[in-house]
Amino acid sequence: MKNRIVLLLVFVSQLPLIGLTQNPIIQTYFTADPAPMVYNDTVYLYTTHDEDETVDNFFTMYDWRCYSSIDMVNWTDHGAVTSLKDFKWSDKENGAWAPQCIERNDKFYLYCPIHGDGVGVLVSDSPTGPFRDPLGKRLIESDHIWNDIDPTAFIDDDGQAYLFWGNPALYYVKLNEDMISYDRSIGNKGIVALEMNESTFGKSKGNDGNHHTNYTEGPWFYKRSNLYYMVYAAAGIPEYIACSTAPSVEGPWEYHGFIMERADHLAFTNHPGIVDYKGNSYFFYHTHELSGGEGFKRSVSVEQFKYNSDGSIPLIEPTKEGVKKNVSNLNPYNKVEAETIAWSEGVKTKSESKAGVYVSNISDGDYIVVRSVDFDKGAKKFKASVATVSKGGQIEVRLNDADGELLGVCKVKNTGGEKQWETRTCKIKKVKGVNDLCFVFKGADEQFFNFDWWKLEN
Ligand code: FUB
Repeated sequence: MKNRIVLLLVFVSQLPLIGLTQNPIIQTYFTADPAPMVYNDTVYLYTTHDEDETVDNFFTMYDWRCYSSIDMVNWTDHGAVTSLKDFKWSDKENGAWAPQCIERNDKFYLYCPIHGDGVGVLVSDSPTGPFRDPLGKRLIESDHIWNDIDPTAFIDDDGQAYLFWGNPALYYVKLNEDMISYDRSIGNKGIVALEMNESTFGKSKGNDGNHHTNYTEGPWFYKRSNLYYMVYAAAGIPEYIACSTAPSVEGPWEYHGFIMERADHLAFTNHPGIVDYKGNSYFFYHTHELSGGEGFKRSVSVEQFKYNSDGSIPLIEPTKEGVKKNVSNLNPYNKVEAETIAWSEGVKTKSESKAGVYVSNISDGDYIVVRSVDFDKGAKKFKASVATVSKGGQIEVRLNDADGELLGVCKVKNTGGEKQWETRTCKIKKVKGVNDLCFVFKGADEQFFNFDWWKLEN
């Protein structure tokens, strides 16, 4: 019996990494408050960023980051796309809270709350920036700016755009077509407060005593099959995720209960973001599961789910595996940014004007996994763009994971500068079909090289 168990363990350890741990989906930084946006066949994911050093035991957040994916398992890092410094009218040095980006007429509007200073808006010609402040002042002119956090935007079929936000109440404005001003003729100088009661947003579970209903913060507003959805952080601290729906923006809103319960690996806050992409539905949220994580060091995760036949959202389980099936394979015969990552250990990313975002802070034993790489009929060569002033090191190209079959070793020598990029090439064993690929970094020095892109060649 013992022998059979040993045999089984050997067999299991040699299986390809189906079900490789996927959550949290970003490992290079602490990220929170996910806001996905589908544009031109790509999912862009805007996040907040919890700093590695927490100041005064509170949220320490200076900038907003962006990631993208075309397969839902590998995420490309676009860096910090904007920061508090881009809002000249605010002197806050902390408080870059939950944003959302939305596209209209090929312009991208990023609605950003600055905690204590209200909601601002930035605009860009590209989903990844650069973003500029078209107003030079806050967008929402309310007399309760302390409550003005967590904006969520949506453009209805008739072209009317809405911006909802708020904690502990929920407000909205009707955005004008320019997306940077709003109709002042409704509500209180344009701001409408939603009716919050037991039937619209649920009886308060009363975890923190500050909320009259279960609605707490972090609203995510959208429409699907003629039903309007409000999904939000609920039940005070610690937060659940709940959902209300309505037949029109004006209501009546109907409370549907929780769609994500509490779990030990969830942070004391949570924040929903939902999109449909390539025929599937995805639910983004945050936990504190990344190594070193806690309530002020959170990490974004994602689950695939199916709406119930009546349009309601089922209870979603926060899992370690996350998305189990990619929606497309990665083509390694085009340049792949090194910061396109399914899972990584140890590394960070940085950016510079020439290379853009690149993988940095590489130390001995760190690694990157890229999932569902289509080797097709097999490649003979691996190429990598690297830069270093140190003695360098090497990239081990392995199948599946850090202990997987060694396909080749690419030596990296001093290139004359940390941003002096050179291409290194090595031979690799021929492998066919779709496999996960792992780059294991080896070398004696700390932070021994930077890594910008890679590709396979015949
Ligand atoms: O991340 C800062 C704040 O915590 C967000 O704005 C809230 O939604 C909560 O996640």
